[in-house]
Amino acid sequence: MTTTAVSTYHALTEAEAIGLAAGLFPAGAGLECREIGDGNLNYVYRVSDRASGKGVIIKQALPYAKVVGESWPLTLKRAAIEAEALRKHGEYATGLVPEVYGTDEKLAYTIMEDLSHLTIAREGLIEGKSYPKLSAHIGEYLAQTLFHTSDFALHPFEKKRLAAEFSNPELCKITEDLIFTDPFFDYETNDFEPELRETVEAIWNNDRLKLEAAKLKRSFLTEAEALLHGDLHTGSIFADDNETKVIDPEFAFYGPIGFDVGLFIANLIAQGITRNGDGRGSIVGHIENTWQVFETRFTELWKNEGIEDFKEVPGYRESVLEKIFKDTLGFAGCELIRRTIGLAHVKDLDGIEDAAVRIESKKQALRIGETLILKRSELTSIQDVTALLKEL
Ligand code: SR1
Ligand code: MG
Repeated sequence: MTTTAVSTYHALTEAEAIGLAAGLFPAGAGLECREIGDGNLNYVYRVSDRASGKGVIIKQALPYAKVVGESWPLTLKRAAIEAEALRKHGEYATGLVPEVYGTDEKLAYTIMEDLSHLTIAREGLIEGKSYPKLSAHIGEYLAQTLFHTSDFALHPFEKKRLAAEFSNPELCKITEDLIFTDPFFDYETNDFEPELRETVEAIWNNDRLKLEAAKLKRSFLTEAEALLHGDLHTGSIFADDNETKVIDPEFAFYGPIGFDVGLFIANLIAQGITRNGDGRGSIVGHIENTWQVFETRFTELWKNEGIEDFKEVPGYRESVLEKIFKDTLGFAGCELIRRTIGLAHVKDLDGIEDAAVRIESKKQALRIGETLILKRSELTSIQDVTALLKEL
């Protein structure tokens, strides 16, 4: 269902949200609506049937970033990008993204499957949940979505049509600034505790690190390898012990494959830092399994569905995967640094109540971030990466 816009943009009222969703429920159902969004950018309404408890989600983009306010205008086009990315990724990552029931470009909303039987993975992980299938599902999601939207699977005309359709300059600019630029300079958007100042100034003065960050930023700016989710942190994933659903691809665009893989792994590392013993071991397992499942499935897809003439040239697939791995580590490093000292933090680290432990954990995140960026060519296996977490 694609609904027709009846007016120009305005924030939906709860009554309007109920009206938009009504057709998806039995006639005469007693519907209620609640705003449940806790993200940085949008409103999220849950419309549900009081009798059955069944619901649908209506997500509406605001013309500005909710986290900052009206002084930060933001394109409404991101709602359409998100809906189309969910549809495109859903073609390949079966069962791993919510179903889209309808969209409206003018009012910038998407009506989609209700996932409130699941929890946001970041929240569950902070509570100590282990989500046994999380990494197998995300490794699969990454391989399916990234392989199938790349030149390894698509005719070049279709790939370039998609790359143009998913041009997303304003949301990319947020990433370019908040992940790749601002944390490496003394910029106003940064946000960190005074106890971290010395460590942060060392980052700002580290030209070797800044050179590598600049190379990673350039790769993000220029390498249109596949249709990325674009913001694949653990807050963009709903999960329980059996199910995993990736939400929120409003940052979707054609970029380097390692960006999605790296963001997910970085957010697991941030969570791993907060745990000890078996708890950390479970995160180590997820990091290793994410890469292993991604690499195995990507290889299978390459062999069985790849259309590249050079695909059987000895060493080519291996060199592509090596490049993705190296990018993954570099992007993970940038994500760890920005989630610690940039504008948008993660609750895993910010939520540590003991101030001394929190500061030490953040220093560890910064150290691992720097190592991943600087040593991304020397760390050649995923176990080299998890060793950084194990040896804390
Ligand atoms: C102003 S937006 C800040 C962050 O929230 C989003 O989820 C992205 O991660 C972005 O960098
Ligand atoms: Mg988001």
